[in-house]
Amino acid sequence: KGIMYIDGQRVPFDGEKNVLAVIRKAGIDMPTFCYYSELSTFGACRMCVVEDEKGKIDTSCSMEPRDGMKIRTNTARLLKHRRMILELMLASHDRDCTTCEKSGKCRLQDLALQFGVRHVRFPDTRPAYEKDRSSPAIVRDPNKCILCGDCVRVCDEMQGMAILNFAHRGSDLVVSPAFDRKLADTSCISCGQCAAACPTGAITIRDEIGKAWRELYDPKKRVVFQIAPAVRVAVGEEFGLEPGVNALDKLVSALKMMGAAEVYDTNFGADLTVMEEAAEFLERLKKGGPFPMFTSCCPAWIKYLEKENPKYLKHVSTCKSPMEMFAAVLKDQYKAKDAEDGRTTYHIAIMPCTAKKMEAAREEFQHDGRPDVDLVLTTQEIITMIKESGIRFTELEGESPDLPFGMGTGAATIFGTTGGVAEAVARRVVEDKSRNTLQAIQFSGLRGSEAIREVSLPVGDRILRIAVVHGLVHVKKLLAEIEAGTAYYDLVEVMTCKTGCVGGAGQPYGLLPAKHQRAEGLYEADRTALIKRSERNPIVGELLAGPLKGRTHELLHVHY
Ligand code: HC0
Ligand code: SF4
Repeated sequence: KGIMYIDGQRVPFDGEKNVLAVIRKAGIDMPTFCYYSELSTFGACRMCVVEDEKGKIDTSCSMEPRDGMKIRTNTARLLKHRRMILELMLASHDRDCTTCEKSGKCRLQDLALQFGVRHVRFPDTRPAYEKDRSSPAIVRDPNKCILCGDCVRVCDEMQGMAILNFAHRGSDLVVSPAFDRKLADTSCISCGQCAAACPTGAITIRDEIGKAWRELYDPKKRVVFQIAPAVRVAVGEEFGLEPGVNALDKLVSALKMMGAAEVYDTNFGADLTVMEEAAEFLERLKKGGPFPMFTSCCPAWIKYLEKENPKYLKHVSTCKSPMEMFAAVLKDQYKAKDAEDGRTTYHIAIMPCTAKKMEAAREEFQHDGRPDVDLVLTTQEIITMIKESGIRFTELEGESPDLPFGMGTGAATIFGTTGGVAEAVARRVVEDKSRNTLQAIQFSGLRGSEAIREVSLPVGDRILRIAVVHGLVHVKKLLAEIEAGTAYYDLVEVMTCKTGCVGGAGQPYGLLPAKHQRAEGLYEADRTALIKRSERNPIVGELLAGPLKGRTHELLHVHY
């Protein structure tokens, strides 16, 4: 706690972890590549340098604020220093900027513009690297890497995976998986958080926009969409809407303008999941296990278990994810329609997640040689397509998703944030169906941002122990406790990404406050939903009692 003087301005500080944070609080945009407030401080890019009274230059991210400290953030020397760094970075950087995936969103491009770098005086001495396109979710292009290490720290500190690291030395220094392996040959779980953190085009989401347009323009195809819960509260951000604003209806209109035949809601699939998962859980209570039952909807979590911890696979719910349940039902129901009019239904899922691309490609979800979900587009990809179409998103008149599969409940909407799946299942299994119970569940502790949350809920004559965990590094901690016998749970909701799907790597770039606003947007959608419990979704009820009767195992469940 104390007072600092930044460019002559008196700035009080209280608990900020470094001078950089105080500078930003003072309303100054301090440039950085390698500082990521949610991770450890690295101090490698040296863009955030400041000058003290004695003319000493140092990085503000690694400086602790001290009372009476006087610093300058914008001197002639600092400007020269920053320009030099940028020039050196650009010298060893593939400068195909106009055609780069990240063009317009690249921090190197932005800062080069901001600091007036107009030419590069140094020759490029770096070796040329091959792109790694082996992952179903992300593409790695080391030629565009500026060695800030953000991806390395995200993968290690947030996800506990440590797939990426610095390798070789000197001018050969590069970020890559161990032994220069391709991503597909590592334990990478396709979570994409490295791509979300990358300031340049060195790691990007696998772009499948071209495929989507081809299908939309094909008269023999009927393109049918589903939209995931978390997408609606983030898609507006790149059009100037605040994070958390529910733009589902505008997105439906935009997709119709782009050629969609039908636009449905993944929430419908989530309601189906709640029904199946709750039934499975009650069955396990009767049979006595295996406990804990882990939720199964996060594909990166499943991939982690398969690659590194297979002994827990038998604990995972046999429910397919809502996306895959939806797709299985859709393809089944549309068979007759396809036969009738000779068109083929092509199913696109819009997801906040890069791992969903990997999930859609899994062989468990292929039937008659075709995937149930033909294509997964991330929120970012659909934003790009809307921009390509020239649609003025914010001016659109919204329209509701189509029926029947456009109907979802409040319980389904909250799937998109950490704690939501557990809360939705709790609403189903707790016998008391009064309004008070809904509130008791809401305030039980399932909601929130702590990495691991534990809740006890009474069901019949039993007290259920439920845990919610997000961020794979914390999942690993929880598993270690379960293994050591120091923690016991009946049900555990797992989401690989911090804050759950609202913080998925396919979403527009955003830091924690934006992710929390998105979660609030989903809770708001639940508050205003007319139906709050999955068992009251009339379409789900009809399907389970009718066409799906006796076929739920075939269509809605999977064994990994
Ligand atoms: Fe999610 Fe899902 S909630 S994983 O986070 O369960 O991606 O939004 O679509 O499938 O519904 C992502 C989000 C989904 C699925 C749902 C679940
Ligand atoms: Fe690590 Fe996830 Fe990136 Fe794979 S996708 S390298 S697991 S951060």
